[in-house]
Amino acid sequence: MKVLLISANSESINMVPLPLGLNCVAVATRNAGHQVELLDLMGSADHDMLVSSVIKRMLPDVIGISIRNIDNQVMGETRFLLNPVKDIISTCRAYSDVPIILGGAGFSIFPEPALRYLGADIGVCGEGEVAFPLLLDALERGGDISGIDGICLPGRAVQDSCIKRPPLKNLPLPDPALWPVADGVGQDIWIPFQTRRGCAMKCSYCSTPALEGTSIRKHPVEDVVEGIARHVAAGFDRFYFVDNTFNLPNDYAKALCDALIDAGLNIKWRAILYPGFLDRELVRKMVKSGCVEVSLGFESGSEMILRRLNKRYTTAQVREASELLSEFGIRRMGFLLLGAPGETRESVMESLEFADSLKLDMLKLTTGIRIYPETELAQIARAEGVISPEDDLLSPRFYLAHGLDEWLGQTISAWMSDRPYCCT
Ligand code: B12
Repeated sequence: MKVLLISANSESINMVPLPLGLNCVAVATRNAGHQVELLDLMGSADHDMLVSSVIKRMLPDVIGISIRNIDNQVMGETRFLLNPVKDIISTCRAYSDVPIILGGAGFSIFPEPALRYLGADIGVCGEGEVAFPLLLDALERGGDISGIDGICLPGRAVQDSCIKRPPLKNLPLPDPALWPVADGVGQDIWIPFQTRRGCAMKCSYCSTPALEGTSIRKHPVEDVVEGIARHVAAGFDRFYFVDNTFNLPNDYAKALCDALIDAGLNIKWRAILYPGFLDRELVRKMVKSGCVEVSLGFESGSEMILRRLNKRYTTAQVREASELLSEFGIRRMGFLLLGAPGETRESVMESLEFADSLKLDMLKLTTGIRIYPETELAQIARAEGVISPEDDLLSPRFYLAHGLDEWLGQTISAWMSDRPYCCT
């Protein structure tokens, strides 16, 4: 089949992420014998023109659309990001009558409401490398698609009676030739790379357990290094490990750093760390293998709030991690998430003072927490009447502890005014 895969994300908030998930789905689809074209709408001024011209040239049999973001996750200035996707679907419909299939992280958090809102034909909830080729095969043969794991059809619940999360060793790594940039030389491009899926930490507000599962699956270290070496050969030398927690499990992280060091690839990389579980040996290996910057999402400086968020670390461990990273010259981006259940003016001040004392290179402050389905936060919000029992949460809803509203905004603006390393 001729398969057109469109990455609908055109947001440059925070950074420009290349469409990693769609690249992996494209490789799996190609490996299954189909002809694939990947179209990234990032940076395009005229989506309608671009999409229509590719459809006219390629005449695809199927169109897959990747939906990464539903919204910008900002309580004060919320932006809902699905309307441009609706327009892209209208363009596809205007130039083609083939099935339109949705997938992606944002889509998979809200499969039924997103499919309904966008009016596409089929959705694939969760990882696409196995389900999408199975779906294409069934469409080609005219077979029944309703039993495929993760399939979502209009008006029906997702087929998830036994969603199997495949071992990563059976799944392809991204192909550097499919990135919509010629090579990384001289550009501010950090190639997203994933070595693990799943997170066992179950933070009270996080959507990752629902997306990736709670047991960690790993690509074999040799495959990761080979995949990165292929990118280096193609001219890329900067990588962003998108794993939820680069340092977990600790032995895998060390083995990966060792293998990168042995391969002598001379790369630079960034990653996301879980604040506890970081030791001197790992940080030494990280820096030696090219780590230059980490995101340290400690979220609060109050022990009470850390417990409420279901964090498995203490402020002492955050401080220890931060000092170790600083000692080894790794840039530290810190994150505070203010307004959780139980938050008070005192705990906010405690967090601000704690964060300031870490002398981070950058601190991002978020007020109000986006409520995701299937989380403890959603249960609390429902019990407190913050959201109604029927709310599917596709339209962004936020939790902000009672009584903080105006005070929090004013306090943060005043606090940030003489701290240029902070942003919201
Ligand atoms: C790493 C990450 C980041 C990094 C990105 C770094 C980089 N270089 O890419 C940083 C920190 C910069 C970031 C920023 C943001 N992020 Co972010 N990010 C993630 C994270 C943790 C992993 C994304 C990833 O790369 N996954 C790995 C790939 C392989 O998986 P995937 O893309 O999901 O693709 C798979 C499936 O979805 C599916 N699939 C994908 N496309 C398609 C298409 C079809 C047709 C099919 C069938 C299947 C399919 O198959 C793929 C392979 O299995 C996710 C959470 C998560 N666990 O997924 C959040 C997430 C995607 N981010 C999210 C958000 C909100 C943001 C920000 C808006 C936050 C902000 N205000 O700054 C920005 C937006 C950035 C932008 N410009 O778009 C939300 C999106 C949900 C929402 N509310 O909109 C998520 C889901 C986290 C959450 N809160 O729930 N992010």
